[in-house]
Amino acid sequence: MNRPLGVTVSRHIIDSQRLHPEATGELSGLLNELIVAAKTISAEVNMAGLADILGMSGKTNIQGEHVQKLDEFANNTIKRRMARCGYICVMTSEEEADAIPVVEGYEGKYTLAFDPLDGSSNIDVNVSIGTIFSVHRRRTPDDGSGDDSDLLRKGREQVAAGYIIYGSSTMLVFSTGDGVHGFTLDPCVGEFFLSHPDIRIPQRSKYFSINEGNYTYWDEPVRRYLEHLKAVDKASGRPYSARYIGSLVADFHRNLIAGGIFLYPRDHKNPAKPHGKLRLLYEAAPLAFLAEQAGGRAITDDGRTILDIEPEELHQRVPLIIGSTHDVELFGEFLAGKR
Ligand code: AHM
Ligand code: MG
Repeated sequence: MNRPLGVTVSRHIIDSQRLHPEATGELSGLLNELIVAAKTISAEVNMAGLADILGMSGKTNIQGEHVQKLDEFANNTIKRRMARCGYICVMTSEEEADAIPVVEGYEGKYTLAFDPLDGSSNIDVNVSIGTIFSVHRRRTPDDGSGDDSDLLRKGREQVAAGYIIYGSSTMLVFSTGDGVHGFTLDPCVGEFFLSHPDIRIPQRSKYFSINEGNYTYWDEPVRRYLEHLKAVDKASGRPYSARYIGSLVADFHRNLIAGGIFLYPRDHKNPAKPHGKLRLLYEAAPLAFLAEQAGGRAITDDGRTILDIEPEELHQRVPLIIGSTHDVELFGEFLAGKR
């Protein structure tokens, strides 16, 4: 399909839906509502430093208004907009323990899982953060509210997934199953324009992204893999370079464009987190969907394919190894004891 640079994201979504004659326009409507929420969050993120001057988060600003923390603001913005968009029946957010119902009478045929503002440790230090989302078709009958069973779904069944990165510019990167496309926000016009059509992740890379401070707590294959990437061997392009921001969206985005492998394996630092730190439904699965759509791979640190994991809990954690196919497969060889 011809995807001319510079088309608006709304035009792009409508054109993509033409590939699906059975489409009712509801998924387009859902994505467009989410994009409005993203633009609202982007504007607030850009004001973050000023909000601090006017009144610290959680306190009252100079106008006597309550200043919300950014992650709280992002959560409320998405929740309120999507609760009466008419296209979803239930939501789950990293910020909320239980599933979030939609307004009665506005139930639709999709579900939404989201991390409103990922990279919390970077929020106050002006480093890129992001919103991640995942959309499924509901499982319960189309009328009435949805429940956890609509949300506890394999990543493979996603109908759309993506993220918004609030970085040097704001970008929306998403897929509805026909490749991965990136759009850059023109803040003057308030519109996302197609800037990165048909993103393909380089098959092999020279970058790894991992929190190496956890080295002592990793399992043996992970340690050996990292030692391998750092060893000198010009023929295979080693040593690799390290790039770690500590914001999943930013680390993933860099690797998606430039090539790379991101790892957040399980570690033995915190017994409360025996499966690593990242969450399956709104962190690992949507990014795995994008990785596969872009020609990359995403597995766990015991070799399971992320998109095939059947979730059991809304906030389930999962070890995540994701990125350039060659590098992920090489990790698999260390796991299998072949190296
Ligand atoms: P958060 O949801 O509290 O922001 O935590 C998730 C973030 C990811 O963005 C990032 O990949 C990871 O935590 C970094 O963790 P660490 O600081 O342990 O390296
Ligand atoms: Mg998060």
